[in-house]
Amino acid sequence: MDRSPLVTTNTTATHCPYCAFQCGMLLGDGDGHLTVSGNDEFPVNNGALCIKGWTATETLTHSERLLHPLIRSSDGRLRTANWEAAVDRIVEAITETQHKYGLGSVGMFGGGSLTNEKAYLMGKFARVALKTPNIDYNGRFCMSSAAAASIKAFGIDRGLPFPVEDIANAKTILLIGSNAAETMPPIMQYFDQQQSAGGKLIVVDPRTTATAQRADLHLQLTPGTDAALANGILHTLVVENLTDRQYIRERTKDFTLATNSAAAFWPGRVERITGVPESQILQTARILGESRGEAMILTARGPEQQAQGVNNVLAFINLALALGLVGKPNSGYGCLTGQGNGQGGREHGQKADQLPGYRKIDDPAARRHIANVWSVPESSLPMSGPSAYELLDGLGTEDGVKALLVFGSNVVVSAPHASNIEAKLRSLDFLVVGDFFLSETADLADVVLPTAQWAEEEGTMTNLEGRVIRRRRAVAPPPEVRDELHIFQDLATCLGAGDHFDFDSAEDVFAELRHASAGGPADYAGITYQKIDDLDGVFWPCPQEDHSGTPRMFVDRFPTPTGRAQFHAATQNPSGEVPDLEYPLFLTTGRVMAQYQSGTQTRRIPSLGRIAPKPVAEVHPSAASLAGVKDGEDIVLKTRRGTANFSLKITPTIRHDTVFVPFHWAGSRSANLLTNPVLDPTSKMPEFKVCAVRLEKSIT
Ligand SMILES: Nc1nc2c(c(=O)[nH]1)N[C@H]1C(S)=C(S)[C@@H](COP(=O)(O)OP(=O)(O)OC[C@H]3O[C@@H](n4cnc5c(=O)[nH]c(N)nc54)[C@H](O)[C@@H]3O)O[C@H]1N2
Ligand SMILES: Nc1nc2c(c(=O)[nH]1)N[C@H]1C(S)=C(S)[C@@H](COP(=O)(O)OP(=O)(O)OC[C@H]3O[C@@H](n4cnc5c(=O)[nH]c(N)nc54)[C@H](O)[C@@H]3O)O[C@H]1N2
Ligand code: SF4
Ligand SMILES: [Mo]
Repeated sequence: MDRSPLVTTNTTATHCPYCAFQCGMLLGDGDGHLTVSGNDEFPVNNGALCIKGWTATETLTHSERLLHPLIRSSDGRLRTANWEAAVDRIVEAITETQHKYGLGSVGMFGGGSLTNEKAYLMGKFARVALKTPNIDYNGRFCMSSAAAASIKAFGIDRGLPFPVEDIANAKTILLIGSNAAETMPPIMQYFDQQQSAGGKLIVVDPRTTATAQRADLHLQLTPGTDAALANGILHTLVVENLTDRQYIRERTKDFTLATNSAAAFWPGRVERITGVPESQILQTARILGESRGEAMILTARGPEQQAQGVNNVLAFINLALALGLVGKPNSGYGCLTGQGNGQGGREHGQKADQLPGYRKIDDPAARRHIANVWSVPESSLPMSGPSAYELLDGLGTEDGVKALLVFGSNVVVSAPHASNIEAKLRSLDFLVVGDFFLSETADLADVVLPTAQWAEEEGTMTNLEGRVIRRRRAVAPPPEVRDELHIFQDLATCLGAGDHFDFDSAEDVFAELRHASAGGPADYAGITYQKIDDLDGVFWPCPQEDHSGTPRMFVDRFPTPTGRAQFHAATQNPSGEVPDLEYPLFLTTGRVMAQYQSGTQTRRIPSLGRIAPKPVAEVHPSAASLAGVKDGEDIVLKTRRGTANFSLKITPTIRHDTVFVPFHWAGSRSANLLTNPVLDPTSKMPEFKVCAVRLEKSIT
């Protein structure tokens, strides 16, 4: 079969700009505008797209697109400027801030939507051109808990350590806190195949979501009780002799840590903690036990975005190991990564504690290797700075960052306790934001840089399976719009570090990234653009040019010092905040199908706005009665952080004690005015999924 990426001279095979499923799409020339179709030849989505993919090109030609740099003038307004003036202003501010407060006073904030090349260069720019430890990114808000847990248990973090096609062949799937039917619709083809072949799907979610509706069994747990549930299932597996003892003996270490954690979680007690009936806990354990060796345990943001996120994921990994799933065909543990390049974005150094190739910044050997690749003295490489929320929370404070550069995140909308973060951003001496629209964060900036969009640039992305794919350019960006590679290069040159940023193309940057990642956990050394074209993407690790990549990991051993997977103690701890008399309900937050993240892109697309025009709070009929509010009414939600306005949807699909709101809107309709910024101690993931809330009628 001809798998040439260029189907006709006018068609470009690229990938959707949004989520981690990275659907293959074909952009055609439709008489002056780009047409979209699903790429049937790309083996992940097999031609399917969701509504966001179908409408993705609308952002390219949108009337609100930023077409020139903007500089804030003395009257406080942002005014159009040229690149030379914008770059001069930024360099002047950086130099002045460094002079006044030291190198650490300049910081950077990145995102999981950036290509691998941009994420790599951003990390390098922070360490080599700015010489600052203060860089982190929105992946902390996304999958950092699953990443940390996977590294602890397996020695490495690759969201799915197997291709998505394996989902279709699993006898049983336990899907925890994922609403994939809305957040990754084309992945449902694999769940459909799995169920059609007689497989069972068990969904764990406080809501009967579109995903839970398709499940054979839905465990409607109390928010924040995931670890209790996992321990209750493990308890049953052990008591009923359904664990895989041979696997535990041969491939794992310290099973007693897990059995000790599970000891106090007999199903009757777990029912009282989680609200999941004892019979369903027993049933889940038995279904999993009976499909031993051919089951999958998948987590997403539900259990992960909690102050107990790492603990929760470890409790589910304990289950997967006790069942002998990890490294076997059509089974295993995986995390469904979220952002377009959520996986690659966490591998190449935009994270505070990390160097390229998923190396640790405090590892002397890693520092030597990277210093060598970057031709800088090892002693000049900073150590780790604070995590995303801590970095943002410290902005403008005595020891904090005073000048910040943001690329690929809209933290005014997406960070927890957003009013605090907005105030901190306002207290900065200087803020630079690169975006293609004037996001709520860009609107606070001193300089706004207009950046190129997905269909206008070259680069690589790493999808949820660890498959490195190519983002291809279909059209040229508008004349005064630049991509980050160019921007970092210009800034570095003005800061006297131009020699380290001498690249002609994204492929050139990728060549250095390969070299930098060589020998690291996320080893891209053997991946080339050509190989990606030839193989429909290459799964890392791929250490040499003659290596065809690693679709399935852990088949023979785990990359841990012992070669075995590690069990962990993982008990149930209370959430940072639980309901009380003043705030009597749980609040949980998440997504709806037709909007994406902070909404910068999708709120601007009219057809998506018609499907999801405003944020709707889902409330159970009983909770609505007690609060005296009616369906369709405007309501107010209050937490200890703030107040926000929503439209009410009364629905029996949510628990009696829980309110759900999406976080895609800004201003007084922003869910993050409400959320609790308590952090997981290991991953520093904020607790987006649990806090205490009060529901009131809107007085306006
Ligand atoms: N349409 C759309 N798709 C997206 C995105 C988007 O913004 N819009 N974003 C992308 C990104 S970056 C990400 S990270 C993914 C996220 O994808 P998902 O993880 O599927 O999305 P969420 O809606 O955040 O959360 C999933 C579910 O967790 C449930 N939940 C809430 N609290 C708990 C709890 O305590 N325990 C458990 N077990 N479940 C709980 C919620 O009810 C929700 O249904 O989606 C990606 N795809
Ligand atoms: N309450 C609540 N809050 C949440 C979550 C939740 O479940 N509940 N989920 C969290 C999660 S999982 C995530 S991933 C975050 C996401 O939240 P954000 O980090 O705000 O993510 P986006 O909205 O995708 O922001 C990306 C911004 O960068 C721009 N952009 C996109 N691509 C590029 C690029 O290549 N270059 C540049 N310069 N700009 C680009 C977009 O226009 C947009 O303004 O939100 C988190 N916040
Ligand atoms: S599922 Fe994700 S990658 Fe596919 S079209 Fe929708 S948003 Fe794009
Ligand atoms: Mo995410």
